[in-house]
Order: sequence, then C-alpha cells, then structure tokens
Amino acid sequence: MSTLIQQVIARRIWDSRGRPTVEVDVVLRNGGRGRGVAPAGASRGSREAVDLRDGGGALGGFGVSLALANVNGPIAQCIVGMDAMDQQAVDDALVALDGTPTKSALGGNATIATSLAVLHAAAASAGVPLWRHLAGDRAVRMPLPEIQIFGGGAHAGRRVDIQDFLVMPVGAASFDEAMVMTAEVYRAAGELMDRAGRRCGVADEGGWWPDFKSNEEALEMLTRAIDAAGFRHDQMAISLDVAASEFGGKGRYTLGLEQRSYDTGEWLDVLQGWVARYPILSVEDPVAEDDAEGMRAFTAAVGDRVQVIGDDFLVTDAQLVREAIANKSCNAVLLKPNQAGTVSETRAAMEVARDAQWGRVVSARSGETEDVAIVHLAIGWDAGQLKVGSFARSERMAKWNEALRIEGDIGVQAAYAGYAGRKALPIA
Ligand code: 2PG
Ligand code: MG
Repeated sequence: MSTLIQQVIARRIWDSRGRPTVEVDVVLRNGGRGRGVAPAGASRGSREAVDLRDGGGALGGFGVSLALANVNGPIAQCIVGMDAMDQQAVDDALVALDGTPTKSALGGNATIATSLAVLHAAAASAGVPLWRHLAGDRAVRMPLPEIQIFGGGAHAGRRVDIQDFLVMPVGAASFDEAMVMTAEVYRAAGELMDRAGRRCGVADEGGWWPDFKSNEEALEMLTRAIDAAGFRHDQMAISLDVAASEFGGKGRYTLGLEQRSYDTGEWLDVLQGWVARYPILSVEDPVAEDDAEGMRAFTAAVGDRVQVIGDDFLVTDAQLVREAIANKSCNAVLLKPNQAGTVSETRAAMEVARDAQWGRVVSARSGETEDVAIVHLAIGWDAGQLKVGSFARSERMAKWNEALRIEGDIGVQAAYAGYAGRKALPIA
C-alpha cells in the first residue's frame, strides 16, 4: 500500500499559555495518518527557527493564520506525492522551499508541525509506535528525566533570574521509580514553600512560583526539599537552566533580584561557588549565547564533573554543535525540534553530539500542548535524557505519563539511563 502523502491539513489549536499554535494532519494514500503540533519558547536563542506570527493587535500578535496558510498552500503543494517513509527527503524539501536560515519565510511553527506529522504518519503506516519506528531493531533506554521544581526567568515574570531549578533522579532503578522520587521532592518543596508562607501557585511549566529573596535561596530550598524527601545527593541531583541570555550578554550579567552586575569571570565564580556548595550535576546556558569564551571557560572549570548544556548557545543546529565540540565549549546539547524546524535537522544535531559522546537532552518548550512526540524522540533516538518542565499541569504530565506507558510496553527489559544518561554512554 502506498505511503505517498495525499493530503496536508493545518488547523489552529491553543497552547498551554492560551496562545494559538499550529497543528498539522498528514494523510497518506494508504489511509495512514499522522499529527504534528508546534510548541513555542519564551526564552529563545537568536539563531533558532522563528515562529511565524501574524502580529497586529489581535491575540497579542500571536496569531498563526499566516503559518496555517503556508501549510495549506505552498507546503502542501510541495510535499503531496512525496513518500512519508523518506523523512529526510520531505524535510530537505521543506528547507529548500523556505530558503532562509531561520525558517522565517514559511515559519518554523509551520515546518516543524508538518515534519512531525509526516513522521507520525510513517510510524502509523508501519503499524508501530513512533519510538519503535525510530529505533528500528536497536535497543533503547528510558531517558533520565530533568524535572523543574521551581520556575523562574522568562517563565515566572523574572521573579528570579535563573530560569529552571530542576532535579535529576540519577539513583532511580527505573523511569517509574524516577517519577515517584520526583513526586516526593516536588511535594516536599511545595510544603517547604507553604511553611515559609511563600507558596504562590506555579510558573509557566508547572514548577512552584519562585518567591525567593535571592537566586541562591532557591538552591538552598531545593536541596532541603531533596533532603526532606529522604534522598541522598547521589540519588537525586540538581540541574540548572540558567538561560543567561535573558539577563546577560556582551560579557555582562545583571541579576535583577540581587541588583548586582558581574563580568563573565565574576559570574562564572558565582556559578562555580554554587556547583561547589550544592549537588549540581548539570548546568544549561551558564552564560549568554554570544559568550563562547565564557562557555569554554566554564566547561574547562567544571566539565569533568558537571554536564554543561548548550541550548540558546547551540539552537539544535548540527553545525554549531560541531563547532562547540571542536572548541570544547560545552559537553551536552539540548534538542528542541522547533529550534531546528524539522525532524531531520534535529536528528542531525543529535547524531553529531552522539558521535562525540556528548550528553543529549530532548526538550519541550515552555509553551506546550498535550502532544507527546518528544517522548518518543528521546526514547527512539536513545538520547539518554528528557526535559519537559515540572510535575504539574497536564501538558507536562501527558509526557511523563506517556514515558511510563512506553516503559510498561517495553516490559522487564526496559533499561533506565539513570546516571549514565547524563554522559550518554553507549548501552552496556
Ligand atoms: C528552555 C526552555 C524550556 P523556552 O530554555 O530550555 O524550559 O524554555 O521554551 O521558553 O525556551
Ligand atoms: Mg534552556
């Protein structure tokens, strides 16, 4: 039966911030169907694929009618008749049709939703779950999750400067146990906030609203929550997404909460102090995206014991990952499909990182839907790690729950990446 693409349909749906986003259905000649959804970031790298928004006064300018028209018009014309089994060819066609470095003509929201829909349609035609379609006969591991406990930065009205205070259940024996451990820490952190009279709801990704007097106070409370939940620091570690481009650049870092300004060297001293005092295993975007020298210096200082992730710094771009490997700028990459704009470009960035034995973290955006595709990508590509936000709000829980179902389907052989996921070690 033919796996040629017969129909491409775009529609407007709504994300977890109540903003419009692009959903695409792809129908194949054999009746196979796939659906892709574009997420949306708030802290964005300047070199990532851009979402095409309508602008103007309506919907705060976030309308997606131009992006939908691009899918229903030129994109559909371009890919109808192509084989959904050849993802690379479809994605190459999207890249060529767009013709810009940041997908600004068609919109990264239009291209990623289409690309994911084609991928899902191919898996549906093969009659297997997406993760299995991606893995083929290869063994896979359940990823080590990174779960946000306190939100911050652009996701919490800049109440604190650091964007994500996360935990990594490195000592769990399974993904299921990792979720139980996470639930205990999330609850303990909520109770500590409550007792301090500072529980004020949750931030954009479901982490507790960060009502702290300093950025470091959040680290203290997170460490206390891990202790209160009864875990050792080699069982439950801390991960930070500093998202430093949001409060720094051109070699200057200004913490709004503490009202202090640092040059790169002083800022790295602050971060290294935190790494020394708290059980931090991973730090994302410690410096701004324009601070390649700061990235390199931080990795040289702590990279032997801490995962240093490039997010805004690498924007899921294979060439930037290649350069960062050569320059030893970091040792792990965040993989956000909508930063690249197609599945194949995301995969290419992942493969460059994998071949260098780098850590690989498949990640959601702060604006999400019930879509669970990234869970399948993380498992099917054996990325080793998965970051989807906190342990609340259904656009987050849908993803953790999907991972649990897949672990159940894999059965007793399901291996959990745990600590090894951090280093992206090959399967033993
Ligand atoms: C990040 C993401 C997810 P955003 O910076 O890693 O936390 O945020 O989607 O806003 O870029
Ligand atoms: Mg980030």
